[in-house]
Amino acid sequence: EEIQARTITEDGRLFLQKAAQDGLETVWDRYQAQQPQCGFCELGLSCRNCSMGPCRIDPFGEGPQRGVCGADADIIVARNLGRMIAAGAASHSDHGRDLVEVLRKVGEGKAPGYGIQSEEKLRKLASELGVAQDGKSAEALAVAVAEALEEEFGTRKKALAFVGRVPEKRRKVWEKLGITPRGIDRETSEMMHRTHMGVDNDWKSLLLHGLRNALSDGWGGSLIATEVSDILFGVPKPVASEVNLRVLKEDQVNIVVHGHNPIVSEMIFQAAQDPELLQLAEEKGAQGINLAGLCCTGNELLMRRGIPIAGNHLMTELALSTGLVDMMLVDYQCIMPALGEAARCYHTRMVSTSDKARYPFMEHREFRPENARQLARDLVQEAVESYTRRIPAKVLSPPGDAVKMMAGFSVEAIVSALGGSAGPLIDAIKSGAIQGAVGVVGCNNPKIRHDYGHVTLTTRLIQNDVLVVDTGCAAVAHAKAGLKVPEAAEKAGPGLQQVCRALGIPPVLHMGSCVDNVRIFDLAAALAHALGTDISDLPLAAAAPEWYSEKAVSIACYAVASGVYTVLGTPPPIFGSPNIVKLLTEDLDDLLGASFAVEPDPTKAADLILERIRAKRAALGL
Ligand code: BF8
Ligand code: SF4
Repeated sequence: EEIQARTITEDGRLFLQKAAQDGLETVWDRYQAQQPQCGFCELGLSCRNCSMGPCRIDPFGEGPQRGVCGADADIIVARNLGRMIAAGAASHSDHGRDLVEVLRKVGEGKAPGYGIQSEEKLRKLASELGVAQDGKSAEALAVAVAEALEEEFGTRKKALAFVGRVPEKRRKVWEKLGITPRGIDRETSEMMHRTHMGVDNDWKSLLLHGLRNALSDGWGGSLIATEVSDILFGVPKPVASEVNLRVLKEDQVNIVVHGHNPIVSEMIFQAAQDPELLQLAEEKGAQGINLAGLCCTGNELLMRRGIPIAGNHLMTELALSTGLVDMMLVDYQCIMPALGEAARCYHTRMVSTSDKARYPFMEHREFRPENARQLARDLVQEAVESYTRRIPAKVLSPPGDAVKMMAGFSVEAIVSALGGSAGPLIDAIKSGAIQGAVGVVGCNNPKIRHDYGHVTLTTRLIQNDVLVVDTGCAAVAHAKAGLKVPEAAEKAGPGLQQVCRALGIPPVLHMGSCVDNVRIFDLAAALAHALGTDISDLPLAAAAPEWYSEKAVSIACYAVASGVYTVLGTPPPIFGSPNIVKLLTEDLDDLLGASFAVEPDPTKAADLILERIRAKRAALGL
């Protein structure tokens, strides 16, 4: 029963048993060992921002109500939340910066193997950024665009360039509140400053800056990550693939890429197709080289190359327990520091690739734009050698077939599926065939039964004719549950079913990795433009039923600040401040036309969302 309670997935259950048999400790075991977790921290009431502390506030009002410096519950909760946003925004944005570096190097001819796959998008970005194109070659333009993007990170701007994509009404809302994002790094840096002891001690002002910091991610760092990835690796188009641990093949060399940034995984993808290396694999007795993904770098490869996905966040250790992974390459974010040691149970070669992300028991092989092509070849060759060292007694091949899925729904792909404009989608929303659209996104968290939150919520939404778009680990959960094939239309309500059948699309559209949440907001902004209204007027919502990461906090905040009602499954550490809970879950509605809700039960979360969608439709006279 314990295993049943941990995950709804079949492959998850099977390999939880296998892991136990192999003596492999998993994230669930460590979660259990941490019980009970600190109640002060859960409520956001502990502070260690300075060395007069650490301090904690008694939520029952009996013990201390102020830290040593005098900070009360509101200030402490707001500061802690602010720092979570800053960390999340920094992670996405630094990932974006790494792509800008590659773009520049491509332009300078210093990144062999990389190239410009979408000159169209490069030119579009150039005009958006005000970069002169006058007869510039794609390479010269890449350098100029990279320079302009570097400026987005800095302190010289009054507003980020991509704020221009936001409907005017929304821009006015931001101006009025003073939350228009200026520089990407600036907002994060300013958040760290404001939350230092003795700086911003007005919890409302701290939270407003939190929204600005999150907007610098959503309309800045993440957006840059997505757009530059599209320029370098191509704009995703609908593609068929497969998902779950069964994508690992007993008779092939299995290379798994895990992390977020496509810079490394795209090079590995190229090397895995090298005829010489394929021949080497054959000589070693393998039927081929099988590349599979985990988490968001997996989503990046899936979206553009149709590479299959082995699993989402909570499956990363279990993927190792198949004994079939010959090499796992990681870049950064969401890579549990336990993975290196877990792999020692098997023959798996664990390789870290980024200067800024090191892990115990992993070999570090640093990727740079200059050496990436060669290093990727070397590593694929080493993976082939690793294949010959599999430990048969440790191998368990997952029985059955992987689940089929479709991905690749960039905004461009959706618009083209609709016949060239967003018009038919707007018509379907107006007629009520589609009641609204919801982004179901985010992580897994051992506090929530693995994939249960995502699948339950999403199933209920599509049954009620709500189109779901997804990213990240939520997207992988939905795919495993079979919701991402056109035939899944039968699980949708009659209206949505009809639309999906007419277009040949699933009722749940995969829009990419977590930085690709910006695609969802691009689409929302386009719909608002088309209707001459604000994003907050549309029948849209977002949900993160199983979120765990600081990045998810930043995403949720830019979602709400952009005008999208957002329901969180896992409670954020804010409940120590009733003032802040009220502001975030009620008062923001007046300020932004959107607010947060916290609802761990995914069925109830779906009902909250449906209610909100009905209200928005009614206000639009639909
Ligand atoms: O950026 S959904 S667990 S893998 S944080 Fe991480 Fe969460 Fe997965 Fe991707 Ni996003
Ligand atoms: Fe305590 Fe204030 Fe220092 Fe926080 S900043 S640790 S509340 S003294």
